[in-house]
Amino acid sequence: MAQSSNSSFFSEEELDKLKSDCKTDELGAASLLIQKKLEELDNKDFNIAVTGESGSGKSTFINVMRRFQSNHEGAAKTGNTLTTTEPIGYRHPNLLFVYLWELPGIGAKHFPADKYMKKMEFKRYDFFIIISRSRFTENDAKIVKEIKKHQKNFYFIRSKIDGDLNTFEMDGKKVKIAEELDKIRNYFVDSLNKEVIASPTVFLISNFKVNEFDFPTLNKSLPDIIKNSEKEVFVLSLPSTTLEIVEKKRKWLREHVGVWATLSITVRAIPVPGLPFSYNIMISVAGLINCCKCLDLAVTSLQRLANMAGKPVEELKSVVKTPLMGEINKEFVRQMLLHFNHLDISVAEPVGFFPIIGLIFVAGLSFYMSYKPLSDALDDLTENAQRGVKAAFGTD
Ligand SMILES: Nc1nc2c(ncn2[C@@H]2O[C@H](COP(=O)(O)OP(=O)(O)O)[C@@H](O)[C@H]2O)c(=O)[nH]1
Ligand SMILES: [Mg+2]
Repeated sequence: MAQSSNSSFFSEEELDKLKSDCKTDELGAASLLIQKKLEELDNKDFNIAVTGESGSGKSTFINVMRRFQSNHEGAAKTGNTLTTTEPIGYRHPNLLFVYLWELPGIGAKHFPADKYMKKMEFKRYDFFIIISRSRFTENDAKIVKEIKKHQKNFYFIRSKIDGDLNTFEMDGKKVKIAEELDKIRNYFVDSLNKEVIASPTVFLISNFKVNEFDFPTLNKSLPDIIKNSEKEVFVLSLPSTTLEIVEKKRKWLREHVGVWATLSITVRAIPVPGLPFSYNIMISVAGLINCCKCLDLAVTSLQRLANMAGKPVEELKSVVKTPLMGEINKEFVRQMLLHFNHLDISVAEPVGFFPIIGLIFVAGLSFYMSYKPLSDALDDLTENAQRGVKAAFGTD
């Protein structure tokens, strides 16, 4: 490709990479690059430290947040007795700038609290999540003090609530669950008050029941962390388990759709060798694939949502009907283009079985990748995501 572009959004080098990704059918890679650039527009890395004693459920929690099952390749190792001595960072799958750091367990023999604080360098992190599996310990108190010293904020999580309920059951105690949960919550709030944290945020969760107890509230309130640090993009990192989260994602994505629209015009119609369309179309398709990923519409994300909801993935697939969900490669795009070549594109009313792609091609073929088709496509995807959430978790 001799033709160069004046795009200031992508560097020449990135543009070359983008083109070669499109050439080799690596639309997934192209879509990642687009996401990275979008995030760079208003973000730097956001580092969340997940800390607490060994066995409290840190690894499992990180896997849930990343929508990984513990046996998934690349998932944090859980339940192991191996003692790690370094923090391990896990990049969020949707938000490339968010890292969840699993800190080693505090208080282990080789890790007394003082040494821990020195080694862990709390100043490196933007936010903390402390996880406890039973009582509020001396080590928890030391972590809180260290966070305060660095003027950072934290959430306090009490994990394994499912276990508490099982214990009640086995004891044969007739208890009102809500009351028992309140007791546990109040206990932690009191403990944190004693550490001079005026209104601590405490969540009672089970990593195995992500739609019960405080997990949904935790998911909903996590964006506040970013909001407070002016990084609203964080909402993209949350699993789409509620309609509210989907709506927030739509809002964020919509604000950034304009960037692709501009981008597609800037990149102009550089032809893809051997194919009757240009890179700007590929870039827009890659951008939309990325939207799909953020909205949890990719096949693998649907599977994870289905696992979280304990429902067969077919139930979700039957309501999520977007052509972008499947594998999109050059052949797919070529087929679509052939289909739309038969239409009178001046009618600008793409009908047929692939309305989303249709909109893009109509716009692309007329060399104006305008805001509207992308924005309409985003609406369509959001509606799909909403149907998926309803099928998985109901409407509440
Ligand atoms: N019942 C129950 N078990 C959990 C929960 N979270 C984690 N576990 C289990 O607790 C053990 C320790 O969890 P892990 O995530 O490795 O803890 P870490 O040492 O803090 O990283 C593992 O066997 C997990 O399966 C939970 O919410 N409920
Ligand atoms: Mg661990």
